[in-house]
Amino acid sequence: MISTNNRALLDMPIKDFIISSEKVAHVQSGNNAEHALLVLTKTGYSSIPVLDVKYRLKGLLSTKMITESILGLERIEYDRLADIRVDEVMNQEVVYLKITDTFQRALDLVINHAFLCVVDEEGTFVGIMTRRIILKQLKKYIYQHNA
Ligand code: 2BA
Repeated sequence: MISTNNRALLDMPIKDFIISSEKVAHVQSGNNAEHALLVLTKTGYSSIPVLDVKYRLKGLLSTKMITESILGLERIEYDRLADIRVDEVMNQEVVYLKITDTFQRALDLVINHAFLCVVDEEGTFVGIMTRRIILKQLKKYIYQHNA
């Protein structure tokens, strides 16, 4: 059972813990896979959000998704990268948070996802909440309440 003490953390709005969109590496759905691979490699992130021109969340993209799309029978066909669009290879089934969601929903979801995209009321991408941020807040709260 959740004690009344912990409710304060779980009911907290997520908006203060978001990494805002301008700091998040992303690609556009119409970009080609060559550009996307460059972004993923340069930033070092294993997975990043895919947005449309209006900044709406469309999917998630990882290096693995790109590599799999150019996997031939005997070799990786790098020359095909420029002809593949991001929206052909991305994962469209994104679990996301709404800006009005609470810490509890983020905590539940972050068990299976390293980060969660956050959208506003209009569906516009506002940023991400990472596993690191959630763990940091949880740690801070536990230490403060068990001192
Ligand atoms: P990953 O790229 O698999 O990164 C796993 C963890 O490794 C990160 O956890 C972070 O602690 C560290 N890490 C990886 N690349 C880093 C870098 N370039 N600079 C600093 N630390 C780095 P979290 O911070 O919890 O992030 C979880 C996931 O969220 C990342 O998984 C990545 O997919 C995504 N992510 C985090 N920050 C991002 C950003 N600014 N732009 C795009 N995606 C981001």
